[in-house]
Amino acid sequence: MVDTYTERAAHYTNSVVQRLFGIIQRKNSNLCVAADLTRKTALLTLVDAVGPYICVLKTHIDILEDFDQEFIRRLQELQARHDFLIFEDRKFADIGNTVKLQYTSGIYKISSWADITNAHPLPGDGIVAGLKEGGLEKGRGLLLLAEMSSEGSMATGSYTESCISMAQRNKDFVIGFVAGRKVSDDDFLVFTPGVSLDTSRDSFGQQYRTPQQAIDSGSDVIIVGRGIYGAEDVVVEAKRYRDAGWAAYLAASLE
Ligand code: 6AU
Repeated sequence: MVDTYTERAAHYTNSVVQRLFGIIQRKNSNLCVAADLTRKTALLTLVDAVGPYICVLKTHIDILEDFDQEFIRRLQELQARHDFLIFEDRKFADIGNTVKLQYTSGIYKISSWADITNAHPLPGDGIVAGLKEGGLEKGRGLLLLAEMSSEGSMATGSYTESCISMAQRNKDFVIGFVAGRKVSDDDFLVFTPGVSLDTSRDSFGQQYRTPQQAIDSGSDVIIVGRGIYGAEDVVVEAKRYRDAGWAAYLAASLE
C-alpha cells in the first residue's frame, strides 16, 4: 500500500509541494500536460481546454515563436481559473552563476512565473545553489533529472545515485525528480514523462509506458504531451489520461 497524497503532504516543507498535493486532491488528477505547442494562441486554447483535468501544466517556453509578456499574463489568468501549477521544463545544465541568470533574467524571467522548473545534476551542487538563489524566496521548487525516458539515456546507475544524494543535500528547494520510477526511499516527488496509452515509441527514441505502468513504478505525476495535444479531441484525451492516472493511483493506494 502506498501513502496517499494527503498523508504525504505532511512530510514536506516546500510550499509548492503543499499546493500541488492540494490541487491533486481537489481535482482527483495526477496528470501533467506537456503543452509543446509553438504559437501562443494555440497553447492558450489548449490550456483552457485541458485545464480542468490537470494538476500541472508543463511548458517549453523557448519553443514559442510569438512569446511576449502578455502571454504570461494570460497564462496566469488560466492558472487562476483552472487551479494548476506551472512547470517550465527548462532543463538547466550550466554552472550556478549562469543558471541563476538564465532562471531570473533574459526575455522569459522564468522564476517570476514558473512554480516548478528542472535541472540536470551534471554540473554538481552549484547548479542547485544558483537556482535556489533565484527561486527559493519566491516559493519555487526544483526537480532534478535522475533519469530520462529516451533510449540510450546516460542518466542511469551511479549518475542517478549521485542525483539522489544531491537532492538529499538540498531538500528545501529540490522537491523531487524527473524519473521513470521511485528512485529513492525518501519522500521525493516523481514526475514521469514518456507516458502514452496508444504508442510505445516515437521516431527519435522516446519510449512510452502506460499511466498504470508509471504509477505502479512509483510515479506521482504522469506527464503526457503528444498523447493529448496531438489528439483530435484534446478534452476527451485529457479526461482519459486523468481517469487512467487516477484509477492507477487509487488501486495502488488500496493494495
Ligand atoms: O509525451 P511526449 O513524448 O509528447 O512529451 C514528453 C515531454 C516533452 C519532453 O521534453 C519531456 O516530456 N521529457 C522530460 C522532462 C519532462 O523533463 C524528460 C525526459 O526524460 N523525457 C521527456 O520526454 O516535453
